[in-house]
Amino acid sequence: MQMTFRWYGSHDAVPLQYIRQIPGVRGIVSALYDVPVGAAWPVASIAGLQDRIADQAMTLAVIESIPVHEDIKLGRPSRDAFIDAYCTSIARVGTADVPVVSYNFMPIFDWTRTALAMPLLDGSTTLAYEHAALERMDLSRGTGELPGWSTAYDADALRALLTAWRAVDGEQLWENLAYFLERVIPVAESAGVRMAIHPDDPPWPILGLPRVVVDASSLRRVLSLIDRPANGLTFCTGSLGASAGNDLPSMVREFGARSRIHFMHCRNVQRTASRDFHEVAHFKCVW
Ligand SMILES: [Mn+2]
Repeated sequence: MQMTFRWYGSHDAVPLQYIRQIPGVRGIVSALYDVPVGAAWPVASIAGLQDRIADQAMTLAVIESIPVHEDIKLGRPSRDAFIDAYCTSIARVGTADVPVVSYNFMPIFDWTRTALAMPLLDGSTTLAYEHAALERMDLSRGTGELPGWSTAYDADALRALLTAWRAVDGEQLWENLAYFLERVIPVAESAGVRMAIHPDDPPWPILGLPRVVVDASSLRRVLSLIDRPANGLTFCTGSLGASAGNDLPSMVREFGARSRIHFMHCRNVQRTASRDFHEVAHFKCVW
Protein backbone atom coordinates (compact mmCIF):
# COMPACT_ATOMS: atom_id res chain seq x y z
CA MET A 1 0.00 0.00 0.00
CA GLN A 2 1.21 3.48 -0.86
CA MET A 3 0.22 6.63 1.07
CA THR A 4 -0.94 9.43 -1.19
CA PHE A 5 -2.31 12.96 -0.78
CA ARG A 6 -4.65 15.02 -2.95
CA TRP A 7 -3.24 18.07 -4.71
CA TYR A 8 -5.63 20.38 -6.57
CA GLY A 9 -2.98 21.86 -8.85
CA SER A 10 -1.21 25.20 -8.83
CA HIS A 11 -4.17 26.96 -7.17
CA ASP A 12 -4.15 24.57 -4.21
CA ALA A 13 -3.54 26.42 -0.91
CA VAL A 14 -1.30 23.50 0.11
CA PRO A 15 1.75 23.42 -2.19
CA LEU A 16 3.53 20.24 -3.21
CA GLN A 17 6.58 21.03 -1.08
CA TYR A 18 4.37 20.94 2.04
CA ILE A 19 2.80 17.63 1.02
CA ARG A 20 6.35 16.29 0.60
CA GLN A 21 6.86 16.95 4.32
CA ILE A 22 4.10 14.55 5.41
CA PRO A 23 5.84 11.40 6.68
CA GLY A 24 5.33 8.47 4.33
CA VAL A 25 3.64 10.39 1.53
CA ARG A 26 5.42 10.10 -1.81
CA GLY A 27 2.42 9.72 -4.10
CA ILE A 28 0.17 12.53 -5.37
CA VAL A 29 -3.47 12.30 -6.35
CA SER A 30 -4.34 14.98 -8.89
CA ALA A 31 -5.97 15.80 -12.22
CA LEU A 32 -5.91 18.26 -15.10
CA TYR A 33 -8.35 20.89 -13.90
CA ASP A 34 -8.28 23.03 -17.05
CA VAL A 35 -9.39 20.40 -19.57
CA PRO A 36 -13.11 20.67 -20.39
CA VAL A 37 -15.21 17.65 -19.37
CA GLY A 38 -15.46 15.34 -22.36
CA ALA A 39 -12.23 16.42 -24.08
CA ALA A 40 -9.23 14.10 -24.42
CA TRP A 41 -6.37 14.95 -22.07
CA PRO A 42 -3.35 16.41 -23.93
CA VAL A 43 -0.16 14.35 -23.64
CA ALA A 44 1.91 17.45 -22.85
CA SER A 45 -0.41 18.46 -19.98
CA ILE A 46 -0.15 15.01 -18.37
CA ALA A 47 3.65 15.20 -18.68
CA GLY A 48 3.68 18.73 -17.27
CA LEU A 49 1.71 17.64 -14.22
CA GLN A 50 4.07 14.72 -13.68
CA ASP A 51 7.10 17.00 -14.01
CA ARG A 52 5.83 19.42 -11.35
CA ILE A 53 5.28 16.50 -8.98
CA ALA A 54 8.65 14.90 -9.82
CA ASP A 55 10.35 18.23 -9.05
CA GLN A 56 9.27 17.62 -5.42
CA ALA A 57 10.55 14.02 -5.45
CA MET A 58 7.06 12.50 -5.63
CA THR A 59 5.06 10.68 -8.31
CA LEU A 60 1.59 11.05 -9.79
CA ALA A 61 0.14 7.88 -8.27
CA VAL A 62 -3.57 8.29 -8.96
CA ILE A 63 -5.62 10.51 -11.24
CA GLU A 64 -8.76 11.74 -9.52
CA SER A 65 -10.53 12.11 -11.69
CA ILE A 66 -11.17 12.01 -15.39
CA PRO A 67 -14.78 13.22 -15.22
CA VAL A 68 -17.40 11.27 -17.17
CA HIS A 69 -19.40 13.52 -19.51
CA GLU A 70 -23.09 13.83 -18.60
CA ASP A 71 -24.11 12.50 -22.05
CA ILE A 72 -22.40 9.20 -21.20
CA LYS A 73 -24.27 8.92 -17.91
CA LEU A 74 -27.53 9.86 -19.63
CA GLY A 75 -26.90 7.40 -22.47
CA ARG A 76 -27.38 10.04 -25.17
CA PRO A 77 -26.40 9.25 -28.79
CA SER A 78 -23.48 11.66 -28.46
CA ARG A 79 -21.94 9.42 -25.80
CA ASP A 80 -19.84 7.41 -28.28
CA ALA A 81 -17.67 10.39 -29.21
CA PHE A 82 -17.19 11.25 -25.53
CA ILE A 83 -16.31 7.63 -24.71
CA ASP A 84 -13.75 7.66 -27.55
CA ALA A 85 -12.18 10.78 -26.02
CA TYR A 86 -12.23 9.13 -22.59
CA CYS A 87 -10.43 6.09 -23.98
CA THR A 88 -7.83 8.37 -25.56
CA SER A 89 -7.21 9.96 -22.15
CA ILE A 90 -6.91 6.55 -20.49
CA ALA A 91 -4.44 5.33 -23.14
CA ARG A 92 -2.31 8.47 -22.71
CA VAL A 93 -2.37 8.18 -18.93
CA GLY A 94 -1.21 4.57 -19.29
CA THR A 95 1.60 5.57 -21.62
CA ALA A 96 2.69 8.04 -18.94
CA ASP A 97 2.77 5.15 -16.42
CA VAL A 98 0.06 6.46 -14.12
CA PRO A 99 -1.45 3.24 -12.74
CA VAL A 100 -4.88 4.23 -11.36
CA VAL A 101 -7.75 6.46 -12.49
CA SER A 102 -10.60 7.25 -10.10
CA TYR A 103 -13.96 8.33 -11.51
CA ASN A 104 -17.61 8.38 -10.52
CA PHE A 105 -20.95 7.86 -12.22
CA MET A 106 -23.24 10.20 -10.26
CA PRO A 107 -25.92 12.20 -12.12
CA ILE A 108 -25.25 15.99 -12.38
CA PHE A 109 -23.58 16.40 -8.98
CA ASP A 110 -20.88 14.33 -7.40
CA TRP A 111 -20.17 14.98 -3.71
CA THR A 112 -22.95 16.99 -2.11
CA ARG A 113 -23.00 18.81 1.24
CA THR A 114 -25.34 21.34 2.85
CA ALA A 115 -22.62 23.19 4.81
CA LEU A 116 -18.94 23.61 4.03
CA ALA A 117 -17.78 25.08 7.35
CA MET A 118 -19.75 23.59 10.22
CA PRO A 119 -17.89 24.45 13.46
CA LEU A 120 -16.73 21.61 15.70
CA LEU A 121 -15.98 21.78 19.42
CA ASP A 122 -12.23 21.84 18.86
CA GLY A 123 -12.46 25.04 16.78
CA SER A 124 -12.06 23.32 13.43
CA THR A 125 -14.68 23.44 10.70
CA THR A 126 -15.99 20.58 8.64
CA LEU A 127 -18.31 19.60 5.79
CA ALA A 128 -21.83 18.58 6.78
CA TYR A 129 -24.84 17.02 5.09
CA GLU A 130 -28.43 17.34 6.25
CA HIS A 131 -30.81 15.52 3.94
CA ALA A 132 -33.93 17.58 4.72
CA ALA A 133 -31.99 20.81 4.18
CA LEU A 134 -30.82 19.59 0.77
CA GLU A 135 -34.30 18.58 -0.32
CA ARG A 136 -35.62 22.03 0.79
CA MET A 137 -33.16 23.91 -1.44
CA ASP A 138 -34.63 26.01 -4.21
CA LEU A 139 -32.76 25.07 -7.38
CA SER A 140 -35.16 26.90 -9.70
CA ARG A 141 -32.52 29.61 -10.21
CA GLY A 142 -29.67 27.17 -10.71
CA THR A 143 -27.19 25.81 -8.18
CA GLY A 144 -26.67 29.12 -6.35
CA GLU A 145 -27.82 27.76 -2.99
CA LEU A 146 -25.91 24.48 -3.16
CA PRO A 147 -22.60 24.70 -1.24
CA GLY A 148 -19.64 23.82 -3.44
CA TRP A 149 -21.74 23.99 -6.61
CA SER A 150 -22.89 27.61 -6.48
CA THR A 151 -21.56 28.55 -9.91
CA ALA A 152 -21.87 25.15 -11.59
CA TYR A 153 -25.18 25.53 -13.44
CA ASP A 154 -27.45 28.46 -14.16
CA ALA A 155 -31.23 28.07 -14.06
CA ASP A 156 -31.67 27.03 -17.70
CA ALA A 157 -28.81 24.55 -17.74
CA LEU A 158 -29.91 22.90 -14.51
CA ARG A 159 -33.57 22.72 -15.59
CA ALA A 160 -32.57 21.05 -18.88
CA LEU A 161 -30.41 18.50 -17.07
CA LEU A 162 -33.04 17.69 -14.44
CA THR A 163 -35.59 17.22 -17.24
CA ALA A 164 -33.25 14.88 -19.12
CA TRP A 165 -32.66 12.84 -15.96
CA ARG A 166 -36.40 12.33 -15.44
CA ALA A 167 -36.21 9.76 -18.27
CA VAL A 168 -33.29 7.84 -16.70
CA ASP A 169 -33.97 5.68 -13.65
CA GLY A 170 -31.54 3.59 -11.63
CA GLU A 171 -31.70 0.54 -13.91
CA GLN A 172 -31.09 2.68 -16.99
CA LEU A 173 -28.13 4.27 -15.20
CA TRP A 174 -26.71 0.76 -14.60
CA GLU A 175 -27.10 0.03 -18.33
CA ASN A 176 -25.29 3.23 -19.19
CA LEU A 177 -22.48 2.37 -16.77
CA ALA A 178 -22.15 -1.08 -18.34
CA TYR A 179 -22.01 0.46 -21.83
CA PHE A 180 -19.23 2.81 -20.66
CA LEU A 181 -17.20 0.09 -18.93
CA GLU A 182 -17.52 -2.36 -21.84
CA ARG A 183 -15.66 0.16 -23.97
CA VAL A 184 -13.26 1.71 -21.43
CA ILE A 185 -12.06 -1.32 -19.44
CA PRO A 186 -10.39 -3.12 -22.40
CA VAL A 187 -8.51 0.09 -23.25
CA ALA A 188 -7.49 0.55 -19.61
CA GLU A 189 -6.36 -3.05 -19.38
CA SER A 190 -4.11 -2.83 -22.42
CA ALA A 191 -2.78 0.55 -21.23
CA GLY A 192 -1.90 -0.83 -17.79
CA VAL A 193 -4.42 1.43 -16.02
CA ARG A 194 -6.74 0.28 -13.25
CA MET A 195 -10.10 2.05 -13.18
CA ALA A 196 -11.50 2.75 -9.71
CA ILE A 197 -15.13 3.85 -9.43
CA HIS A 198 -15.91 6.12 -6.49
CA PRO A 199 -19.12 5.29 -4.63
CA ASP A 200 -21.91 7.83 -4.65
CA ASP A 201 -21.60 10.52 -2.00
CA PRO A 202 -23.88 10.52 -0.12
CA PRO A 203 -24.88 6.92 -0.90
CA TRP A 204 -28.56 7.49 -1.60
CA PRO A 205 -30.70 9.30 -4.21
CA ILE A 206 -30.78 13.11 -3.93
CA LEU A 207 -32.95 15.77 -5.53
CA GLY A 208 -34.92 13.12 -7.42
CA LEU A 209 -31.77 11.82 -9.14
CA PRO A 210 -30.83 8.12 -9.08
CA ARG A 211 -27.69 7.01 -7.25
CA VAL A 212 -26.72 3.38 -7.58
CA VAL A 213 -23.15 2.79 -6.31
CA VAL A 214 -24.00 2.77 -2.63
CA ASP A 215 -23.34 -0.52 -0.81
CA ALA A 216 -21.71 -3.97 -0.97
CA SER A 217 -24.21 -5.47 -3.39
CA SER A 218 -23.93 -2.54 -5.81
CA LEU A 219 -20.11 -2.66 -5.65
CA ARG A 220 -20.35 -6.39 -6.48
CA ARG A 221 -22.61 -5.50 -9.38
CA VAL A 222 -20.12 -2.92 -10.71
CA LEU A 223 -17.34 -5.51 -10.65
CA SER A 224 -19.54 -8.11 -12.35
CA LEU A 225 -20.35 -5.77 -15.26
CA ILE A 226 -16.84 -6.44 -16.59
CA ASP A 227 -15.15 -9.02 -14.41
CA ARG A 228 -11.56 -7.92 -15.05
CA PRO A 229 -8.86 -6.65 -12.65
CA ALA A 230 -8.85 -3.27 -14.42
CA ASN A 231 -12.46 -2.76 -13.31
CA GLY A 232 -12.05 -1.86 -9.65
CA LEU A 233 -13.05 0.39 -6.80
CA THR A 234 -12.17 3.57 -4.99
CA PHE A 235 -13.09 2.43 -1.49
CA CYS A 236 -14.23 5.69 0.13
CA THR A 237 -14.82 5.10 3.83
CA GLY A 238 -16.49 8.50 4.13
CA SER A 239 -19.05 7.94 1.37
CA LEU A 240 -19.86 4.34 2.23
CA GLY A 241 -19.69 5.09 5.95
CA ALA A 242 -22.48 7.66 5.72
CA SER A 243 -24.90 4.76 5.40
CA ALA A 244 -25.42 2.86 8.67
CA GLY A 245 -26.15 -0.35 6.78
CA ASN A 246 -22.64 -0.57 5.31
CA ASP A 247 -20.29 -2.88 7.24
CA LEU A 248 -17.01 -1.36 6.07
CA PRO A 249 -14.58 -3.94 7.56
CA SER A 250 -16.42 -6.81 5.90
CA MET A 251 -16.54 -4.90 2.61
CA VAL A 252 -12.79 -4.21 2.74
CA ARG A 253 -12.15 -7.90 3.42
CA GLU A 254 -14.38 -9.00 0.55
CA PHE A 255 -13.19 -6.62 -2.14
CA GLY A 256 -9.62 -6.53 -0.87
CA ALA A 257 -9.43 -10.33 -1.09
CA ARG A 258 -10.51 -10.01 -4.71
CA SER A 259 -7.72 -7.43 -5.33
CA ARG A 260 -10.26 -4.97 -6.66
CA ILE A 261 -9.66 -2.05 -4.28
CA HIS A 262 -7.29 0.05 -6.36
CA PHE A 263 -7.57 3.25 -4.32
CA MET A 264 -8.91 4.22 -0.89
CA HIS A 265 -10.20 7.44 0.58
CA CYS A 266 -9.64 7.23 4.32
CA ARG A 267 -12.13 9.80 5.60
CA ASN A 268 -14.22 9.52 8.73
CA VAL A 269 -17.81 10.63 9.20
CA GLN A 270 -20.12 10.96 12.18
CA ARG A 271 -23.74 10.02 11.49
CA THR A 272 -26.21 12.20 13.39
CA ALA A 273 -29.45 10.86 11.85
CA SER A 274 -30.25 8.22 9.26
CA ARG A 275 -29.39 10.62 6.44
CA ASP A 276 -27.44 13.33 8.24
CA PHE A 277 -23.70 13.32 8.87
CA HIS A 278 -20.59 15.45 9.10
CA GLU A 279 -16.93 14.71 8.59
CA VAL A 280 -14.77 14.17 11.65
CA ALA A 281 -11.16 13.39 12.55
CA HIS A 282 -10.07 9.77 12.65
CA PHE A 283 -9.29 9.99 16.35
CA LYS A 284 -12.02 11.49 18.43
CA CYS A 285 -10.84 14.11 20.89
CA VAL A 286 -12.93 15.01 23.93
CA TRP A 287 -12.66 18.70 24.88
MN1 LIG B 1 -14.14 9.88 -1.39
